[in-house]
Amino acid sequence: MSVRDYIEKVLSQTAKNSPGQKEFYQATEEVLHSLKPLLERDDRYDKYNILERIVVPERIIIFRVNWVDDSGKIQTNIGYRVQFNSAIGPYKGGLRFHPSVNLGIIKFLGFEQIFKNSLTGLNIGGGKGGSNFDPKGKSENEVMRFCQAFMIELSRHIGERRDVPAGDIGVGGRELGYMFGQYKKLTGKFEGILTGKGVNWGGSLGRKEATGFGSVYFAEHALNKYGDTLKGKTCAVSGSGNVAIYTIQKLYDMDALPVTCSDSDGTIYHKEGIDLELLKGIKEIGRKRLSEYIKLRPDAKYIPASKYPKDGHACWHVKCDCAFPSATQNELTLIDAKALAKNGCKLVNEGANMPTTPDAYKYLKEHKVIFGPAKAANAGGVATSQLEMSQNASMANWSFAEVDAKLHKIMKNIFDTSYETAKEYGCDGDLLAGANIAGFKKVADSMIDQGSV
Ligand code: NDP
Ligand code: 2IT
Repeated sequence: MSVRDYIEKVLSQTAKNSPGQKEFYQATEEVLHSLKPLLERDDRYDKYNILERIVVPERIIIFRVNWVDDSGKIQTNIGYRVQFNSAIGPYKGGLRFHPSVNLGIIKFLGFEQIFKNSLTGLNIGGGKGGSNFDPKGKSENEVMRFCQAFMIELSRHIGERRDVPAGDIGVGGRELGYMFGQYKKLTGKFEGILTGKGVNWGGSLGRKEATGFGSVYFAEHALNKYGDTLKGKTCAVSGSGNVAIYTIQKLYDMDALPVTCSDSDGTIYHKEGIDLELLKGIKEIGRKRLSEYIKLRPDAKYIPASKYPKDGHACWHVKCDCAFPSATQNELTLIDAKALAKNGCKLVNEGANMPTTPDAYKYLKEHKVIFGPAKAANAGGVATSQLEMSQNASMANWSFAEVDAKLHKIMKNIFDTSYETAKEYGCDGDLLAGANIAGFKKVADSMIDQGSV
């Protein structure tokens, strides 16, 4: 069977076995297609059925989460943990709380996480979890009761050498704190079973900033490769959560000018530069909507989501040199890619997971826009989670500067590995292919070494 036929066979099996899981199918299609040059050189992956095996999670846990709301009514949500691949280390990956969460979303995120974690060069396997619980509009006590109820079941499946969850959309320091407290209460053990913990109780300095900072480090390395730098660049950023905020902060450190941010209700366009302290005040402290921003900064523009271009996102229609999609999947579409290329955008760097649609990616590639793929560009978060695990295991506390220096080095290695692998496999400059091939190879070779487990 030709390599093309082998890939298509596995993809059609995947579509058949995962009906309706369109995000998961999108992720497998992207990864498997990009592996063609590797499979053409090495027939072991076909011989050992690696593609068939790698697209199926080792374990899927789905559970009911009952919790009591402030009115005394029992509410029910669905909880998930997908333990996707443990060939190179314990399962590692975030938890997402968002009403859109379903099994297909968690599987896509878990699948991506396998290769992302491998690319960091650290020994962490891939997993992901979450719930369709919506923290928005809930009281502190409701969020706490939900997190506690969620951990009652999750606690049976995690462990510092088994599976170590962290944050993702809708899960940050507050939620991780409630979950950690509940784990301790249930088991009587103070263990590093989560990352992104508070720095007073086992967390690592620098983890909160790591995904955004890492994304900007990756972008700088990519631009440097082409003789350019972020200095003086106008940057569009989407989202206004953990990844977006620390992307904006690091862009300022690099003397770039971030001019946009967004939430699901609308986009802020601030030509003079996003007011970072105001943004943190609204989002991190106030947990409010971004529309608050223009009340204090009337010189900025607020574009409600209802006024976005059809199928597009307002962030990508302002003039910018670099774009940092940092909100959610499929938020940068073909119409957005066309607007970015037309406005002279040089780089798209994915802070979010799979934010660029396949047709948008194809268009950007054809128009020679440098592309930092998610599993490389946003790997700084999970890499720093592993640094937190390392500190927990040795009962050490590293300084912010120490962690940041390690993160910087890891991001450079990830960039170099993606770039060099693309070159080695005849797809020069294609960082997406390079990242997928390098991430896959280490995991697949380990699966072969470990036999039919
Ligand atoms: P947060 O919950 O902190 O922020 C998410 C942001 O994205 C919010 O501004 C939110 O707006 C917006 N958003 C979420 N879903 C949607 C949607 N369906 N439509 C429009 N806007 C949306 O999450 P993070 O910043 O942690 O995560 C952002 C992205 O980065 C995700 O793709 C995540 O998987 C990825 N990522 C996160 C890492 C981490 O360490 N946290 C590591 C690597 C990747 P609103 O408040 O209105 O919902
Ligand atoms: O998508 C991701 O890499 C994350 N949400 C972070 C995972 C982690 O374990 O730190």
